[in-house]
Amino acid sequence: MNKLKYILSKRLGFMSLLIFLLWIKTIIAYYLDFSLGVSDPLQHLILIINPIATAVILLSIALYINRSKVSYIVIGVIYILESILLYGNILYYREFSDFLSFNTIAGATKVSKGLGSSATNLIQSHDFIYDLDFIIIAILLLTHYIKIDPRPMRKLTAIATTFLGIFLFSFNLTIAECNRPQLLGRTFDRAYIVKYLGLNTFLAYDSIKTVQNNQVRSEAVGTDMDDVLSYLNQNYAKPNPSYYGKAKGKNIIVIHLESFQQFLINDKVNGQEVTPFLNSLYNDKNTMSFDNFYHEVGQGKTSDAENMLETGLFGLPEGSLFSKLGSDNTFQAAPAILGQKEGYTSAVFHGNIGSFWNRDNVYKNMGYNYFFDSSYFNKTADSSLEYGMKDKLMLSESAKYLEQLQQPFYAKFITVTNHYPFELPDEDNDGFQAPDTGNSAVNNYFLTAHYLDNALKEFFDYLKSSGIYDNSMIVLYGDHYGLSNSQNPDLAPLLGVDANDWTDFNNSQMQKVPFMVHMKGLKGGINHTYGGEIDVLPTLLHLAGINTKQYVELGTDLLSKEHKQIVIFRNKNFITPNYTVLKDSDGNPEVFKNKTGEQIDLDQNPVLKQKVAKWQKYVNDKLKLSDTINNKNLLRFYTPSGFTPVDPKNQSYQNEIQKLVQTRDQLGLKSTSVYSQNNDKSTTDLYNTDAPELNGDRTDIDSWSSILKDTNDSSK
Ligand code: GP9
Ligand code: MN
Repeated sequence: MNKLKYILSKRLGFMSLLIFLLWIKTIIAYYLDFSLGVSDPLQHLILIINPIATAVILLSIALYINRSKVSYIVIGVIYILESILLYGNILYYREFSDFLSFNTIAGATKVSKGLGSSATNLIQSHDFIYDLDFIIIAILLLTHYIKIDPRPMRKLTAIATTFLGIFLFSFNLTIAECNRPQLLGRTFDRAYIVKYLGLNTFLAYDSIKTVQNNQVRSEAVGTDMDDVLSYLNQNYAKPNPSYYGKAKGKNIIVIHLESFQQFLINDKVNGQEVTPFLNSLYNDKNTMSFDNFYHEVGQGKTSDAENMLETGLFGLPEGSLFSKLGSDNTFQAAPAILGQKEGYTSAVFHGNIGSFWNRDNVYKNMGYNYFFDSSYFNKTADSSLEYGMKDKLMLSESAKYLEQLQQPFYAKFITVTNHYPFELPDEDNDGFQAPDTGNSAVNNYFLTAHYLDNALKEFFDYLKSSGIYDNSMIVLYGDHYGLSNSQNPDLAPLLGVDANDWTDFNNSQMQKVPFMVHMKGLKGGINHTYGGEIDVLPTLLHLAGINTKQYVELGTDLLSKEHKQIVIFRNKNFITPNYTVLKDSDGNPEVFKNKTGEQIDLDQNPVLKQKVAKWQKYVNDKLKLSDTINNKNLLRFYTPSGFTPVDPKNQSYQNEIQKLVQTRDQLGLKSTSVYSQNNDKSTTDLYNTDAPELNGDRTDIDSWSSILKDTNDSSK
């Protein structure tokens, strides 16, 4: 005991005590107050060790101070600041399910306003734990159990301590990157940075990014928009009159097909159709199906796809725009445009946590009215896979919310089961025989795609039986590839290509994803137009009867006679109707003929060489323009006429059920929801699913409808 007393009465000993206390209370907060989605033992280990390194580095600062008293005061102040940061995060998380960022701290008054009177409601009974350490330290000091060490510290010891912290941090970062490659490069989710590297690192990382962003933004001026607007004027493609307004006033349902590639359409494996339902939809006379449609995402994958569809601008050359800029950029996005122009109610349904890809912040800035993330779905031990709820469960349970939305609605469903590593539990497979390629990701990809297809059939059946179908335009698209280039040679034989003959051109063909627009009465067919995700927004807005001339959108309507058929990839490669232009490892263009896949020697073909250079300039200019608009946040300087800038502060996704009920009550007889139109009767019993968890029926969602009803009755 005396030995402990002796150690704690040395500066290093006292510092170790503080690190220990800070560590313990951070771990308590991790497990009691944050939901960080820790799944395997390694993740638990990383979570447990992650507060230590930065605590050592920060507290070691005090060791450099010679004067003992000052040193003790400094270490105390750092400790208090760290404790405030931790508790601040706990309170903030309870309200926003997010962590304190540079901007939230800088605008602390705004946050406390946002928290409003609820701030005190956020305090919970177990919070005294977070003050216990102060009591312990006070007692130890007052009873002189710990004495202040008056001797100055050797510089070497201080330096060694800081280095120990840095070493621990490098170790932490290395195992974190092993468990979650590209953790910082792609920044999927703020919660991931906390989970792997801790609150301090998150704040430091966020601060660096914010300062960098602000730097770029501060250089921007309103007149920077002039170039953008004149470019857009030339880029504009006017709508095709035979499609313009064909979906006016209809609900728009967008189904995001995770990792779904075009080659799956009409494909057969072991004599079985992989996606029979999507095939039937693809060939339906009321479906406009595109067979030369490409994904155009960068590192932001799903979030880049969403970004292009919602905003008509590209993602960033590195990282995810959602994560990097989405919290504070100004958007003129689909939900706001549709809401303001045609009175649409907008909603996203997704079975993963809301903070993934920073969606919870981005959607607010885009003007989404509702966001039903995983917290709005019933969860059991096996209802979720790595990236969230299984599609059948997410889609079927969504019905209880969908039927409450005021019509017309713009509703986006983000599926997730067909995501790498494509592992489908046996009980979710209806007997589909996976191929046997020797590569399990390739084999399993067909299983999860088949599962997704089944889930969509159930969803469409519900849309039809509930009548929603008759009044809706349904849009389906694949967000990006599922099988990467390194897996493609294993896939090649299934596509009738010898793995040894597989080329970069073949890889580029694998970037085709489905894009289908289905609506009763729509003149459909297989459309061979070349296009990509950037072109979806103007296409949809024109179908909805909204003039896009004044919006800043870089794609063009796929149905327009003036549509520009150059598909731009985020890495500056591109595809025209006749040629595919890819860069080799030295950055020189490799040109392939689309029809045959054969490579053309540009030196033998100077006319084509010139054309390629011209196209390349067009591609580079467009991407550069998109990056300028996004990085400089230029849309804050430009408001299209008749458009009201979105105010994210008016938006919260915490109480969606109450919001639905309140809106329904306020509107009374004017309520246009499917539920109201069905004489206040739920349609959820029309949803049939064979999801094994539900034994064939969705009685659980009926009970949800009654909750909605109860809230309704009690609010009267
Ligand atoms: C997770 C999902 C996956 O919420 O959208 O994103 P991805 O890994 O495909 O970019
Ligand atoms: Mn995705």
